[in-house]
Amino acid sequence: MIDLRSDTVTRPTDAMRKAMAEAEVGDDFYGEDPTVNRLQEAAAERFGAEAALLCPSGTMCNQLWLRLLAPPGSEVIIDADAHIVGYEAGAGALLAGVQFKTLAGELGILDPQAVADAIRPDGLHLMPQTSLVCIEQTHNRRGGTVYSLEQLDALRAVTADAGISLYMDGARVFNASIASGAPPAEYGARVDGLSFCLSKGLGAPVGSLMVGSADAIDEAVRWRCRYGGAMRQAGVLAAAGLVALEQMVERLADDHANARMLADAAHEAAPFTVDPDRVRTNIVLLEHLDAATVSAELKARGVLANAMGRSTLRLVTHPDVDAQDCRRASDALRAVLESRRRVD
Ligand code: TLP
Repeated sequence: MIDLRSDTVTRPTDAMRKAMAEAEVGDDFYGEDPTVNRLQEAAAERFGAEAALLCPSGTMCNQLWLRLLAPPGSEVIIDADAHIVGYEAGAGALLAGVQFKTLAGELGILDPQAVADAIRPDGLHLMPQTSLVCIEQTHNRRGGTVYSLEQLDALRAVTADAGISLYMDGARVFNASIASGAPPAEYGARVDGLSFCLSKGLGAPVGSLMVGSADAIDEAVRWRCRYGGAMRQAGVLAAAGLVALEQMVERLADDHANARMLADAAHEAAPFTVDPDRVRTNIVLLEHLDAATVSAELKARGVLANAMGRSTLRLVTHPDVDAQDCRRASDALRAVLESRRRVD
């Protein structure tokens, strides 16, 4: 099976398994795991931040940042299709106690003027107070789209003007960086908090990091404990994360080329499904299809892809599928999509 359901399906590389087996460890509750400390320092450095914190998942990072940057009862502006809104089991409302004001971004990218218009005015006590704007880099449910530095600057100007925070769910921020050529630190410099995942296209088995100011990360350590996310000899996981940062970032360009190959094949067979020029990273959305049927037919031809709702299918490339796999998947796509009618 060629598994294109997600880049979370990757298995640790041999180098990761070796590093995990040999990792120097200690009790991270005491701050004494040298491998965790090394990973946190490396992550902070990449993003030009003061500090970083290893967490078990991207969801936990998102929830901790919501907790830190948005007081309970306040309002958070976010794209309607964001992971935080749609895929975290309501945790933002339950754990952080925030209310979301969702906007329809352009392929998930928030318009600065729409954000400015959505910020609540001060001084009206019956209104929730806007505390935070969340953005997703790359945007998962809208096809791996990328915020440019100019777009981030424009959003930053709006949040700074209103005295509210800007947070980046950078689960796939390295994909954005490779696609755009912008170093991660350029993203780090433009937000108040950021997190990224080791366990997606970077191939590590577990782990995500929060990066931000030393004060915020200090406070996050307490909240991570409250959320049950503090770990002990987590160096075995951090060791794989260090390999991910050192060896798996540059190769993301291959995943992007493979995604483009899949998009080209789909477009060739059924032009209405996708505009290949929009595919810049490792996520391809095929639209206007009977997603359940197409997914079943692809499966019969050895390709796994997730339906995202009734009429959209998501294909995600990653280190465990190479160009040859994607050529086979492209053949399957052409066969399944040929002469298919558009579904609205
Ligand atoms: N995304 C997963 C699933 O949860 C849908 C996937 O297969 O794409 N932010 C973004 C943008 C994400 O895409 C994800 C995971 C997360 C956060 C959460 O990360 P984890 O799974 O580590 O909690």
